[in-house]
Amino acid sequence: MKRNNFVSIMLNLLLTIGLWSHPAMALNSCLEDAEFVDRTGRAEISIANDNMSNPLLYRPRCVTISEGTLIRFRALPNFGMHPLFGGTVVEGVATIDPLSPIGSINSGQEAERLWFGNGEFPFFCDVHFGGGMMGSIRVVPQLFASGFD
Ligand SMILES: [Cu+2]
Repeated sequence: MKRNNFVSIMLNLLLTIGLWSHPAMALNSCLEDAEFVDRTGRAEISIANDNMSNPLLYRPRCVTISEGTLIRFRALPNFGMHPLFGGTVVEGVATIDPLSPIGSINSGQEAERLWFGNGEFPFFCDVHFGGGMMGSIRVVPQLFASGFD
């Protein structure tokens, strides 16, 4: 009984100070780990709303990449119609993250981003985030297959 209480208190303490988070937690409704498409180890990837049957869907919407991967954002017909920002959407409220390396893209059809640093980097369309036009990029450390680092 006392031991169970101790374990319970310790787990709550870890949760409170944030050392033990749920592994499936992610941003911009990328709730499932399985939803993150694995694109690690690639030199570059493309994220675009190029699904003709759903123009509000980014593909891939939730993606895992390696550090140093070039990200090419594409918007159809253009970013004027779908201005993209780095930031979160929580309960229908979009918040721009001024520190996001994604920044803002509001003209043209294509924009590239490349940064170093791990973590999760959510993004959204400022016009259609309410319709689900949002996603998230997980960046994991680059692993060098050749054995040097
Ligand atoms: Cu949009």
